[in-house]
Amino acid sequence: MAAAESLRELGRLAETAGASVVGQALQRRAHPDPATFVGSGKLREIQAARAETGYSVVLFDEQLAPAQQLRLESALDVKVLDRSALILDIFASRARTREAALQVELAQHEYLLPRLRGQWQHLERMEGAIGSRGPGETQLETDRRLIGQRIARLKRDIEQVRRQRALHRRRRTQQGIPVVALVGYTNAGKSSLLRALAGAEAYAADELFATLDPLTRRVVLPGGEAFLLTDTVGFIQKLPAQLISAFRATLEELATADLLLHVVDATSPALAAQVATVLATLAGLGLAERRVVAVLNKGDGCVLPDGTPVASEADLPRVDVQVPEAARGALLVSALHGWGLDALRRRLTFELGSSATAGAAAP
Ligand SMILES: Nc1nc2c(ncn2[C@@H]2O[C@H](COP(=O)(O)OP(=O)(O)OP(=O)(O)O)[C@@H](O)[C@H]2O)c(=O)[nH]1
Ligand SMILES: [Mg+2]
Repeated sequence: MAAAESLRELGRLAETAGASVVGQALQRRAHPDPATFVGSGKLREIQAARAETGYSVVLFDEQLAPAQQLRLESALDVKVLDRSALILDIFASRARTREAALQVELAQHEYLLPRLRGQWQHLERMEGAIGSRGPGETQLETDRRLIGQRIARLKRDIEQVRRQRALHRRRRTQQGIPVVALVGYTNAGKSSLLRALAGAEAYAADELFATLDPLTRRVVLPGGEAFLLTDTVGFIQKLPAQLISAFRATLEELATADLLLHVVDATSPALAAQVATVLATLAGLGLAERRVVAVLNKGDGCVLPDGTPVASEADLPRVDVQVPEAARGALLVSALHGWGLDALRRRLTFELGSSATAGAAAP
């Protein structure tokens, strides 16, 4: 994803977190400055912009080292956050169920632990400079131990959630109902599609990470066959590693699904990069070999080759969306208007038909 596009996405994340964006800056450098990430000239520019815009937080689109964050905060005299911290903050405000809350808290602690060390090291260095050994080290040990205990506790609780989920899955398998899991970039329309297909009250919103909890609904196909459709947390580029590992219990649903339905926002200017991010995230979760069917959503927002906007379902086949190899042959739908869903249902019937056969052959 181009830097400007990534910065635009950071702006949307900031808005989702309740901030409003008053300015932005982009710098091209061979390497980030080890001390302040941006160079000193750019830093002065950011400082100067405060008089004009009155900003109270500065967000960086890349991960900052703990020491960089501290130096930036003292140079700018405002709170400085990086993309990971912002995403963690959004997740924390979105967590609605106990499962999501446990996983977010684990991710937060795992993100904070090394930073805590960085903050204390910073203090220790200052104390070292005046030749004394302050209370820093013992305080650090105490904090670390407490956080370590909390992390262990959270992991135990999450393990219990995982076992519970595994039990549910086993019951489903015994019933022989195939499972389709929705995956996709955040805001692609996964929850909207779940709602359109199942008539479920999934929470859909024009926010990033509207969904954190997997919601499962039964969908009945035209031939009478049923399958379970599971909504899940969306992916995003530069997702903090701690979040992915903390959300294993939720994401395990993907590993046992018969089919992954990859929802792609056909109107996104960053479509190719978003598809690549989703595939890379799936690979990172060890799911590269899973069967994936792509579907292009938001067909109502597309334009026809002659430049006129799509006006009805009948226009959909004439839209030519430029998609990467992985999304070739994907159906174009509109979850919002319910367009193209009959074709999608037929496609799912076909895909699940072959998975049922494969499933029967498995031990
Ligand atoms: N125009 C248009 N908008 C859509 C369509 N489907 C979803 N949207 C909008 O896109 C936004 C995101 O939809 P969601 O269904 O919440 O997307 P999601 O993939 O579940 O997002 P997260 O849970 O945040 O990862 C909402 O504002 C929806 O109304 C569609 O077919 N057409
Ligand atoms: Mg959602």
